[in-house]
Amino acid sequence: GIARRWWKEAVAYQIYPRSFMDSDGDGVGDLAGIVSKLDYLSDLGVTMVWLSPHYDSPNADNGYDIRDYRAVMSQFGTMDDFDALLDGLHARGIRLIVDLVVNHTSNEHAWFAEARQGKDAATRDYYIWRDPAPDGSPPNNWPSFFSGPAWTLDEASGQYYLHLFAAKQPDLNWDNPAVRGEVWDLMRFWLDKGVDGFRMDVIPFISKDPALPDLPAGIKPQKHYAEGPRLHDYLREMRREVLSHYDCATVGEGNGLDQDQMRRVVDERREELDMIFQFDVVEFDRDAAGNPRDWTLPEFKEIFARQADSMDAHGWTTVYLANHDTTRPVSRYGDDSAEWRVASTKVLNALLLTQKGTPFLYQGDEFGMTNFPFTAIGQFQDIAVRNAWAAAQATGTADEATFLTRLNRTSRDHTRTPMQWDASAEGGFTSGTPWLPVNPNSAEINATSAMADPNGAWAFTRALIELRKAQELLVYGDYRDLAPDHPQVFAFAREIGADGIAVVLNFGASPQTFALPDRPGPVRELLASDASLIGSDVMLGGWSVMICAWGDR
Ligand code: TEU
Repeated sequence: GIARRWWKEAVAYQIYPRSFMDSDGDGVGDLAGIVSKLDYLSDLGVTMVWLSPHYDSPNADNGYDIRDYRAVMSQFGTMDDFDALLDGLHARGIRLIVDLVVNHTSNEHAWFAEARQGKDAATRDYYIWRDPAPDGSPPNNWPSFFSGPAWTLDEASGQYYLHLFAAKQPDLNWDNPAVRGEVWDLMRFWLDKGVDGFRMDVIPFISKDPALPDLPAGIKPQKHYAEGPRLHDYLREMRREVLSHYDCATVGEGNGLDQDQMRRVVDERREELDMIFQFDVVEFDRDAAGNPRDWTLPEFKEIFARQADSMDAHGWTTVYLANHDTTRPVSRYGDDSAEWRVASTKVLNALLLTQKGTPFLYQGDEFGMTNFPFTAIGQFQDIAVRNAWAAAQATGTADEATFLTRLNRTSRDHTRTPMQWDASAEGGFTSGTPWLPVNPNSAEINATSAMADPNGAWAFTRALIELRKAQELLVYGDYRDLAPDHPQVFAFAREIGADGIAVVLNFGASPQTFALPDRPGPVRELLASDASLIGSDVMLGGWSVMICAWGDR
């Protein structure tokens, strides 16, 4: 059987601190703002929070460029505020995992400032330097995820340094044992404070093939960068040196890893990481150029079947529909029209909270926040967009209308707009001017009005969370797709022996009838929205949910 662990039973909630709650009117969310909303989290029922980076940073990439791993970002508050947040969460039985961004640092980190002093600098080898190619160009053809080459020339020494992301995010050289020692130390610093684990940013990229071979044509860069030759050695060393000494949970970002590679990372017998964020769900609806494409429900179901299948007796993973790098689930997989927004939010949250794997809910998705209607390139803050736009302008391929159409369906800023707390100005997020505009629909779509509706998405999401915590079948049960080919109904069972729960979801506006496959005994309703049971027939309204059970559990 599957070993029981608190992090398998957790319901996680991701907080992007910049956009959650601003307590001091500077337009940027902060830790005291989160503290003021702890009862909200506890009401919702989540048991674990993943906090996006809260460390000192010049914010080239909103904190994913860290200048000091042991300091709190001044815009977010002080270490006392962090301690208050940690204590407040723990007092409510909620664990806290923090972001570990150690593939790269900020170029303003003291290690890089020193490294730049010259080839003999004490921390020179903390980063990855190479001489230019004979014609002066970069050492290889690797592209950065934020446009342009993954190399920037350091004029003073005449060498290039590697950065898979922005030039302000130089990659650390994990082959240097001193770098690993520094990382183990900073991890211990936060674990000793009492945090319950880490979400690990682009962890599959930390080990580079020392030959730095060119990216072959037709291969996605993330595939080429992932699972370098010593990745597993480094993760095992991390477990041995640090993680095994604490009761903590780890979840690695899985970008670039295929199913087999992921299994290797989370197989508990290998003693590496506990969980992974698989990327299929946020990639399957994009074409090779990253543009949105049409997709079918059976393709979507296949992803969840594969994810469940990746969890055998020795491995675990996560389920998510959004994070701070994606768009809003209701606008992407649901229907964000006035008629169906609430109903389809319930369907998506029912999917998320009944799947196999630890669910991660992103802030605002509990009541169905939507994508932002961007009308000009200047509205985007994301470095990915700004760099891509600058690159397009430089090559004369910039067409604002085309860019806008694509970004309105793909930009990372859709999930980064401020939380919509109430119907007041700026959604109640700030008394000042928000760093990124609040969605113009905040007077209508906000936590306060959602919570006031007993039939709304918020109450339903809370009921789903409660159900997940009460039903071990939803955590440990096997996963079986009951109708993989059905074009509109997503129906699956979670089973242990003769006991089971069926989840039947209508992913469309037209009503459906779905016959549950034969069950050993009578079926009873656990939780539903606009659906009813007649014997073992499920009558489904548009975008509706039926969760029912059989057996003794
Ligand atoms: O994301 C890295 C990642 O896997 C990519 O999907 C990335 O979001 C995309 O290529 C950007 O267009 C992580 C963080 O989640 C992201 O916010 C950071 O920007 C990135 O690492 C660098 O730290």
